Amino acid sequence: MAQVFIALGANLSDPLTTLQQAVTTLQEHPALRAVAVSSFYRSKPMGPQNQPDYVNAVAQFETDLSPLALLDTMQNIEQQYGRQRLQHWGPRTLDLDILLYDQRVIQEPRLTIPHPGLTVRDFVLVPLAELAPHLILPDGRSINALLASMIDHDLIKIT
Ligand code: ROI
Repeated sequence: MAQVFIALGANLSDPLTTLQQAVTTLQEHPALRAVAVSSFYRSKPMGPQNQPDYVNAVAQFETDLSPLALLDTMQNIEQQYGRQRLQHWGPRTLDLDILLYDQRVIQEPRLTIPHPGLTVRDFVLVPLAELAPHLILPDGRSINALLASMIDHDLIKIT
C-alpha cells in the first residue's frame, strides 16, 4: 500500500463544516485507509486577497490506488462538494491536493508530485509536520528545515 498525504482547503460557505465532512468522506472511502488527520487551521488567502480566509488541514492515508486513480477520486469528491473552478487562485468550496505519494516523483500533465506548493505554503507544511515531523522529501529536504525557513506562520489553529 502507498502512503499518501492529502491537503484539504476551503474558503466558501462554512469552510470548517465542509472540511470536517470532507475528512469523513475520505475516511469512509473504500479505497482509502485512514491513518491520521491534522488539526484544522484558519489561514489568510495566498494569492488574491479579496476572498475569505481559508480553513486548511492535512490527512494521511494508505491506498492501493495508482496516483492518477487517486487524483480522479479526489476530483470526484471535489465535484461532490460543488467545486467550481471560477477563477485561477480564486475562492473554492473544497480543494483536495495530493501532496506526497510514497517517495514518488511524478511530472505529468495532470499531476505533479510532490505538490509544487508544498514547500512554500505554511498552511500545508505546518499540518503536514504535525503528522510527519521527521518527514524527508524525495529531494532530500527535511520538513523541519522547510518549516525553519518560513519566517512567520499566518495560521491559527482552530480545532
Ligand atoms: N490560500 C490559503 N490560505 N489556503 C488555501 O488552501 C489556498 N488554496 C489556493 C490558493 C488560492 C492558492 N490560496 C490558498 O488554491
